[in-house]
Amino acid sequence: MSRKTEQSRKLQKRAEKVIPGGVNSPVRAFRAVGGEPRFIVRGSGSRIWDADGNEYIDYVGSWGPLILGHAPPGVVEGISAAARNGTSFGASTSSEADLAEIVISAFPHIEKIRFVSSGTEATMSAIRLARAYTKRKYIVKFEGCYHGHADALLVKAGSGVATLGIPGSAGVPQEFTQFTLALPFNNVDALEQAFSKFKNQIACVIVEPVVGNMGCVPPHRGYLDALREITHRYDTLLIFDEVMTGFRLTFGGAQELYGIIPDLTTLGKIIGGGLPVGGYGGQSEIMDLVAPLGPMYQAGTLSGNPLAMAAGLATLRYLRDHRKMIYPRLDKVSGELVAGIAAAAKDAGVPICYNRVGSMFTWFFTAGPVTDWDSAARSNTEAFGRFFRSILDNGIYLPPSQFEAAFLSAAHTSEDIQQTIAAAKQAFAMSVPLHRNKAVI
Ligand code: KE4
Repeated sequence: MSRKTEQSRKLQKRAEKVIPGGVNSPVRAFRAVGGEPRFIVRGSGSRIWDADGNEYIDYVGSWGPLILGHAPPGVVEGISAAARNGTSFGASTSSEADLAEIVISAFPHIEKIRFVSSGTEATMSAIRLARAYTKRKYIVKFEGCYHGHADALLVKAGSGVATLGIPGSAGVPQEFTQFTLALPFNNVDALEQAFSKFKNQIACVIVEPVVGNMGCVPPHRGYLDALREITHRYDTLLIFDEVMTGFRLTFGGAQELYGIIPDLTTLGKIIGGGLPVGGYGGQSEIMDLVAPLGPMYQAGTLSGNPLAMAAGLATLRYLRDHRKMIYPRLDKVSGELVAGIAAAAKDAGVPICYNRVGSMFTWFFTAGPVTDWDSAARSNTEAFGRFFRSILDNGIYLPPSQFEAAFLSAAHTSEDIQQTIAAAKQAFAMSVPLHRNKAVI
């Protein structure tokens, strides 16, 4: 039974008059899945409510930051207390070093970190820093990985493995991507080929150590080790973009989970606890190039904003103090959820596969396996859209794109999981017309 959406529809029409697409980030417009974008009015724990009063179990969690769920009391109180003392000063506050110290306690390779206001700023700055440190121009990224919307990173893969990136967005001149190589993820040969061609001209390799932005795609066994060995061999900096995985997979992110130490780490999402924070960090030898100490310039009016620092501090302190319970439970409950939905798909005759690392996961509407962009792109996005709209009507809010990771929070309960699996069974039944005993999705 379709849910009432007239308030959301009205708000969307109004917003479209004054904001492109009615949204401040494209994925929120539901273009990839169809249907009516929901305007959210409130969140609490694992739940959100829209403008028509519909309640949903939320697996977007603001795209990763809300590992503790919506409006955790400690975070809300931290923000409120900070706000009572003023919202921003354009001068330093002790909360910035407080947050830096707890981040560094989780990421021991980081000796210094600079806070910014988004993941995009973090990765853009880390790449500038890598170029400043190595005095090299070329950078390597991977197809299907997203590191924010800085020009040099908005590239489509070149035709051959070691051909340079083609602008992936209007408004990005070819000159801005001419030094960007986009290679296939999980493919060591492609990396070796690129390095044998460009040798000591490559400043950095930036990678999502567990990819979230083509849907969840883990590294093959040994892949991150190979990345580390090859970049060492060519004196190229390895940047782990842990904006999504930092404090998500474990307290120390993917580098703790896989035991690989990058040269620079970018962070965001969880370190802001739902407020705008990004960061980039590494050894002092590299970080001391950053202004005002060194010649690499980067700045920001609201960098280190006291409210955002307070939200991040409350979140990270809670994770630090409860890590032994939180992460194993997130892993266990996420496993139950993902397996339950996969079983529902199997019973409905729907060919899906899934990838999961800890509490980030994606069900792909393809038989799979999904190990890189090419295999992810074989997903049946129409079928995903039908499933998305159907399960949304059943009160489950998944990321509105086949190529995004979903997230579980510490606030999700076993009852939420059971309700979600039941909703998925209904969604498969409703959105999967069966023909000739085979689901046509
Ligand atoms: P922001 O500029 O959106 O804070 O961060 C960019 C970024 C950098 N690195 C990684 C690994 C990221 O996942 C992101 C942003 N993630 C997307 C979701 N896949 C943000 C959602 C959106 O664009 O609305």
